[in-house]
Amino acid sequence: MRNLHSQFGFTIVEILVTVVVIAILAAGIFSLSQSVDKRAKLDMAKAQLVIIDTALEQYYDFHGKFYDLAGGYSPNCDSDIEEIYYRLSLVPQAKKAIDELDSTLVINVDGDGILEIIDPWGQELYYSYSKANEDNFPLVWSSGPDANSSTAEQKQDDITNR
Ligand SMILES: [Ca+2]
Ligand SMILES: [Ca+2]
Ligand SMILES: [Ca+2]
Repeated sequence: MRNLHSQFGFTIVEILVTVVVIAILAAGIFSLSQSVDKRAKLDMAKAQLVIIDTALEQYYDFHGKFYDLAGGYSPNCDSDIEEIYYRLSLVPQAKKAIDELDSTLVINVDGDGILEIIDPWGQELYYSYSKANEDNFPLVWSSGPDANSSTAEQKQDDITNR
């Protein structure tokens, strides 16, 4: 058996087993860090929606109604969430609330003077509110980890405020 030992005193089998164990441990650590990262982003998305809810409540207190996008966009506003950010920022208490958002989630997507709110996966948030249902609270949502919200399947991991 002497000839099976390498010059370091380990057999080839021992070395192979060690390599495999290290590979398994590394894969485990990688998938653990992936799931920690995913969990952190989910928590971040939920936290931002709570803040936006507060801002929407402040907007309601100020105007006596929620903002309905049916009227179209303001100048320079090109997406629902840019319009909503703009509308909320005009109400002092609502502005105070959205100023609490994580700064990495409030960015200038299209480079103009008005900011957009994105989710932790880099996609703009969605906003929906219909005056026809005045009792309803506006719906704000993130398209979630898959960064898509078109099909029913893609909507499954979406994260909503309500
Ligand atoms: Ca714009
Ligand atoms: Ca913008
Ligand atoms: Ca989705």
